Amino acid sequence: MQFPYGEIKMWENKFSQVARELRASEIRELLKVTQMPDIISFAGGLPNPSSFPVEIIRDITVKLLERYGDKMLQYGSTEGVNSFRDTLVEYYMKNKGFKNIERDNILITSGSQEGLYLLGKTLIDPGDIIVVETPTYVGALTAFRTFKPHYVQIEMDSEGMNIDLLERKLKELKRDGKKPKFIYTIPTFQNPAGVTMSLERRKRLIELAKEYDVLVVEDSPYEELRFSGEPVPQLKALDSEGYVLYLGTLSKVLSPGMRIAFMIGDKELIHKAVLAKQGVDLCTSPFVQYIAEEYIKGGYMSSHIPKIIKLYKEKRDIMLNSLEDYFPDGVKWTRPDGGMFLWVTLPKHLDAEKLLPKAIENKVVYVIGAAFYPNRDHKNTMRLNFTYPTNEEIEEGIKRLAKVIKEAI
Ligand code: PMP
Ligand code: G9A
Repeated sequence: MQFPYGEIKMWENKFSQVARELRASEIRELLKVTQMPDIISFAGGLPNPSSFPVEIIRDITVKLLERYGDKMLQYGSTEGVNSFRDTLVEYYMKNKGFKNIERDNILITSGSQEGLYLLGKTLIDPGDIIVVETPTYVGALTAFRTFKPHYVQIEMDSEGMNIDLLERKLKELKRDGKKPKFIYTIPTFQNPAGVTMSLERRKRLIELAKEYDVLVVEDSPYEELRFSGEPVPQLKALDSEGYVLYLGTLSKVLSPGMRIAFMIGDKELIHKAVLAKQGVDLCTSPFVQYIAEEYIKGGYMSSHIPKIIKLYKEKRDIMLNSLEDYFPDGVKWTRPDGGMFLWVTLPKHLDAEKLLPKAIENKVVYVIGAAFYPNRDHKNTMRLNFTYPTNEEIEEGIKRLAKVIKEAI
């Protein structure tokens, strides 16, 4: 075992129990590999840099600094900048059909990743049951890990989480006198699988949440990035009683480097999350919040998103066509209507983790599917991101990957 600070473990007996159990996130670690020269990366969920509205941000920033420099450069309240929270209330009620929300239903966070951590801190005691669709977002598993939940996994198919299975599990848990703390789902253009939950399942999920009195955490970073198919309402739009806690972020429609996101949910839960946030980072950067507010209020977001969609739709199509052209028989993949990822299933006997060093030798990299399962099974799967590489790299990278898979078969 290599330790970054040498072989001698001077700190081992000084670390807390929590620190001892920390594990590197697959995606964060792979970012180092993806920075090597000539590597084609299908790994990290990175937006394409050409999607960043640099000039819009520059113009907004100059204008706002003149107007609000005193507030933008000062500490802000933990809840977030009030005018930004009001802008979000209006945007989500008008454009997304969210019901019964006000300023105090919203907490601004430094990325949805912080939102996930705050939820863990607010809701999970060791051993508490969390229901997750699988595969699920690896960053959520990283965020919840500190709080030691017990996972109940619900498999997905092409229509998202299998709600019949969920109902059966909820019934079983109830019979055993157990109640999950929440159900975590990414219903739209799921990370990592690329699938979208059907409207019928969304409605049933809300009914089950009410019937079993369980919170649903809807994590939705990709909903604006639809390339094909019919839009479906967010779970939060189908909920008027506070059973859904919604996590939204501007990472995929503005910039992940700005670290700006928000939680929308029941006021009591939001208030507790505010208290949890006070000890984490005091407040999300007011500087960035003012810019984000103007990006939405000034209509820049609505005019910029179609450009991102055009860019990514082309990339998705090139990846799907290249998979068709180069991947061998026996390999399957999902066909996302939006978002940033698709999910590949190799023949049962192949292990994507064992293939990874071969892939890196061939200068292509992906995330192993097992990273998206709490128990790290489903070893014959992998996630491919299609938004970061150039169009040429997508075809070349799929060719390289196809070669690695064919050799292994
Ligand atoms: N949730 C999901 C499902 C994600 O895919 C991501 C980013 N890849 C996040 C949360 C975190 O996003 P951010 O912290 O940038 O808002
Ligand atoms: O860089 C990150 O960790 C965010 C990306 C998440 C992902 O690849 O799913």
